Amino acid sequence: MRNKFVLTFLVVYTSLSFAETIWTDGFEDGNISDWTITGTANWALYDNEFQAHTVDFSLQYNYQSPWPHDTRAITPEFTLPEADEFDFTWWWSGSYIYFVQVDNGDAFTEVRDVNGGNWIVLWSENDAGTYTGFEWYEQTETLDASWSGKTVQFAFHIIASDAHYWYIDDIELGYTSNPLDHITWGRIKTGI
Ligand SMILES: [Ca+2]
Ligand SMILES: [Ca+2]
Ligand SMILES: [Ca+2]
Repeated sequence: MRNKFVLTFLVVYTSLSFAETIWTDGFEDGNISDWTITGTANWALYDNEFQAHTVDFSLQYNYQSPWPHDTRAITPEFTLPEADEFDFTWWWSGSYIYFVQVDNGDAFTEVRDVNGGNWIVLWSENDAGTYTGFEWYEQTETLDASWSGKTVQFAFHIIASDAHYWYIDDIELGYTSNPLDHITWGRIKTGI
């Protein structure tokens, strides 16, 4: 009887989890005025259906001088709600030759707490291992519940001496939460 109760309870508890989207950007509004481009400023909106994951537009890291490049494309700020975890997903496509084979550049995805935090690397093209140049890949990085309530930005960061061809598209920031995680119910848990 007791086991049955626990099982029923766990099923109900788990099914209460939900996912919500905070923000998406596939660049199809043809406008990146809500983004901040810093450093050597080598990121730009790119209108080319053959270099977009979906439809026409993507974000392109370009080859413009002067070299070397150290440049970020930074998202708007988001104040994260109370949640169990946050997922940041994006699609990327890049040159394998420039970034890995001759290794003239490194591509990073980063996050920071706007109120005083340094940029933290979530992912780099080294993490991708062997990939095919100009194929589109989906990547998700997860932030834990300790980021709840913080105001954050994400960045695509490239440091390069002579590299080009890196594209970003279809970005999504979301969270998953179980509302029961955020109420006090120690007595119920103890009862089980
Ligand atoms: Ca697009
Ligand atoms: Ca836009
Ligand atoms: Ca590299």
